[in-house]
Amino acid sequence: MEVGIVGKPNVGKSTLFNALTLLDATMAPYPFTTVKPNRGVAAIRCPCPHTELGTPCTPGNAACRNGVRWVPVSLVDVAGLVPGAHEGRGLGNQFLNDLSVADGFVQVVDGSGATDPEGQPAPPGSQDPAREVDWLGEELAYWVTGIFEREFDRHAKRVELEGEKVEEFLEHRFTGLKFPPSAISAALREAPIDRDHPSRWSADDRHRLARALLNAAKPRAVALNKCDRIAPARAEETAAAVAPIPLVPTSAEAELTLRRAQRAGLVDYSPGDPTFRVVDAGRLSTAQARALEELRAVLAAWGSTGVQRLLEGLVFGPLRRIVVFPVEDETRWTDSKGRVLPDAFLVPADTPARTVAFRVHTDLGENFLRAIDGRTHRALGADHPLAAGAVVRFVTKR
Ligand SMILES: Nc1nc2c(ncn2[C@@H]2O[C@H](COP(=O)(O)OP(=O)(O)O)[C@@H](O)[C@H]2O)c(=O)[nH]1
Ligand SMILES: [Mg+2]
Repeated sequence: MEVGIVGKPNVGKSTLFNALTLLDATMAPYPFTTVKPNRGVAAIRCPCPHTELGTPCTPGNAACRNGVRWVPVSLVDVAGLVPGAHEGRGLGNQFLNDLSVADGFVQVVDGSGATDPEGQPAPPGSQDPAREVDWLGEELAYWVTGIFEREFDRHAKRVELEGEKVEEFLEHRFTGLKFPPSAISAALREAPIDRDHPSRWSADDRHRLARALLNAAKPRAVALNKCDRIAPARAEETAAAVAPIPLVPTSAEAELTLRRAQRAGLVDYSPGDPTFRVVDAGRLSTAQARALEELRAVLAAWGSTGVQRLLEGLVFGPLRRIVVFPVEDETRWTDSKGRVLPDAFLVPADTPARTVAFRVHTDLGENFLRAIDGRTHRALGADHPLAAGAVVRFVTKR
């Protein structure tokens, strides 16, 4: 599971990345700071089944705190895109290839409207964040169109001369982008074209199809960042303007500050929380105390920094992921070494039991007999999907 962070320069992409991963990627108030992609690991929350069991868990891949499991999600932060990037403006769009395997995108926009399309400072409120969502979507579509265009005519002939199906043609053209067959069918329905004659597709046809493919295969959520500088009513207007793309107001800077303060032992704060507690007011400088009070006001106005809600909203919403807990003993919920609920896996909702087994271990998939639900103790067949939060044992032939 990988999420790519995109947006124009200077909107807070790296700040968001750093907040979510608590790493220190280069951050500076000028455009094009990030050239090489930053890669890191964030985490999303889900209830840990150990609370039902009444026994503490032995987490391996996903930490557990107070009954909440933190399940890892990979993040990639790339350079800023500017309008016309596909024509070589700014840093161009080649770096988007670093996002090929991303399952979805977070687009960060400057909610305060104080950054122009090139990422240069502008008077607050002078720039419309909703327009940014439109043109950035177009730039992403141009990137996919560009992949389309490579030796297009030669490949198009396979459809026309050899009778290859258009679905297969598209799947082959875009193997690197991992477009699932369901997204390809959805895009073909949405962007009607002459299925039998790709060589007759106009540049417009190809672009429309690229856009439809992208929308169907790679969901996008918008972070209306720098919300600490605007009123909630402004955020609602922007949210309405970009719908149906989901939008969450965020203050990446507030989240980063709070996570750092938590790490330094200054505050008691858990990502996503609506508030925090100062551990020892006597240890804070006057400036620190004032900064924390300002953050308290941001949290009060917005309910949280929005950062955790943004990522979880994308993963559990449009990306339709669920968390499952594979175990080897369906009664004690342990693995072969007696560890309780050691692993938490993110899988697409409706994934058949056997496909999940393959994800956990090839042997489990190859020798799959049945799955057993750790709560109901019912057997599930290979094609049966697992429920969100399922504790499951895979029974194999040997
Ligand atoms: N007020 C405010 N400033 C922010 C926020 N997030 C980032 N910034 C500032 O915006 C500038 C650009 O941030 P950066 O993360 O480098 O942007 P990037 O170019 O999109 O990666 C820096 O000065 C950040 O401190 C936020 O939530 N609120
Ligand atoms: Mg950056």
